[in-house]
Amino acid sequence: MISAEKIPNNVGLSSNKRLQRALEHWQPQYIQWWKDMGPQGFQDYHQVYVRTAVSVDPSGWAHFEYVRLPEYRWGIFLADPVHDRRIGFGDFVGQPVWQEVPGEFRNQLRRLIVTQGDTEPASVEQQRWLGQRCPSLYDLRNLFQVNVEEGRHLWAMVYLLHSYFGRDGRDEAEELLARQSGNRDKPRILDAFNEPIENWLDFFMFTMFTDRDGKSQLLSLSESSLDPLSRTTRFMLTEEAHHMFVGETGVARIVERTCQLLKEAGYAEDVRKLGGIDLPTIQKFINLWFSLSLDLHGNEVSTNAASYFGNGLKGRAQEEKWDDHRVTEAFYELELPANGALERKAIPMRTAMNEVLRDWYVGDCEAGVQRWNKIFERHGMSDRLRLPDRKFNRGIGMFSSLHFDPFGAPLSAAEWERRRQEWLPDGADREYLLSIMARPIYEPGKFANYIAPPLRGINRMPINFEYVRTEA
Ligand code: BYC
Repeated sequence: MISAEKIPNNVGLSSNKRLQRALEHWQPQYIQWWKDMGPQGFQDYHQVYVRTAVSVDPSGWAHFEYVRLPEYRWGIFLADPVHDRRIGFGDFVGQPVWQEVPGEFRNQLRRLIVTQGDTEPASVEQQRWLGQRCPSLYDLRNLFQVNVEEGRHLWAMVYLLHSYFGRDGRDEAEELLARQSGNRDKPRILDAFNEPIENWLDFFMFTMFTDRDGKSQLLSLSESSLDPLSRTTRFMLTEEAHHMFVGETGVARIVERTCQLLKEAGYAEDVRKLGGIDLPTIQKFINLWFSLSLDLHGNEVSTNAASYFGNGLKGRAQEEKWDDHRVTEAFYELELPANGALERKAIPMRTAMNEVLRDWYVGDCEAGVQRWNKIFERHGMSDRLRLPDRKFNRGIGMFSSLHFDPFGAPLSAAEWERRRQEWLPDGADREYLLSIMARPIYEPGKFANYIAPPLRGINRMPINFEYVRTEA
């Protein structure tokens, strides 16, 4: 059942009996999970024009074909090895990288891989109803492309667990299919992956902001001294880029359409009366998904993060851009709550590694928001979207027990309760969005009224190409 034809790979699967045996056991459970928890209503006859990775060179991972989703060929790929690669940071800097897991770091590495792996099926579960509300076939196809690749990212982590962590790894691989997003008894590990994604504004914000956390975490894991982890995550980053493209352009197309509707109505009408998505609602969803994704970077001060760095397991994004790779003397200044106020304090940089990565992340998000704001400029409008302050709506870290408005001003608990729906989506916003998404659009080339068409199609196909064949 397990063959290189079915499971494209560059890890020598056909000659690795141990991995074959492990996958023979796991793969049917995965397919069952995909059918139960993957895209609902699109498992039988729909044919989707997807990209399948068949090798790691640029032509190989851009192979397009129509497939039925459960027949997608989930593969296992490592980016090409780097000759004589050396450890790039931490206490062992300069030594050769590891091809096996050192016993003393086994638990920490397993925890990092399991945490990463857990997010991948979680996102598929979160998005499983969206196909029923899609704004076009183009968007439907992009949703499924994202979904199958998150499935492949799960495979990537399961490959590492099966290959390097023995029996524990096999157990963890099964647990990855047993936890469920939003399940009260067996939830996913990280909070943002238990939030519902029930409408397409959620989806585009998730792929913009949460997949971008994927990018920052994968960048930091791709620096790892464990070479198979580094090579796996390096290849995953190529796919992650498409997910962020889907999110960024999805929001951009909504903003574009909102500007058009505002213009047509002489800027006087409430955009909702015209079936569009008003800018305050878009801003609220930015506030929500940005703050949830900030939480995914962990605590500001973290001895775990210091230890991951010191041991060479998880570095900084683009570690080569830093001068000091040991970071034993350096300090990092951050804002800390103290005696009812905020004060700046310098802490050893190793313990601030989550915050260092969060800085990189915020900068990357900020650039994306600026690109959205260009749309208003083009329309000659003075409106602007913005990222909320980092302290706003935090559920993890030092600010999680305090309250701040999106500009960073402190609020009492009572004020926060009274005003939070000014800044975060409420029931009425969600109801409105579901109302304009109630009817899915399955006609090639047609788009829902609240979103502009994309500038171009996928793989040089026209915009009105039948990206998903919906006939039985
Ligand atoms: N929710 O000292 P800390 C992606 C817990 S996204 C709930 O900061 P830690 C993707 C933590 O478990 C990228 N709990 O160190 C995107 C710990 O609890 P215990 C995913 C949280 O844990 C879209 C305690 O707080 N990749 O790829 O090492 C679609 C102290 O934590 C949260 C990774 O996450 C939270 N948000 O730091 C699909 C990379 N945050 O055990 C995919 C691997 C913290 O003390 N993971 N806690 O009870 C890591 O690098 C780290 O585990 C974290 C957290 C940065 C996440």
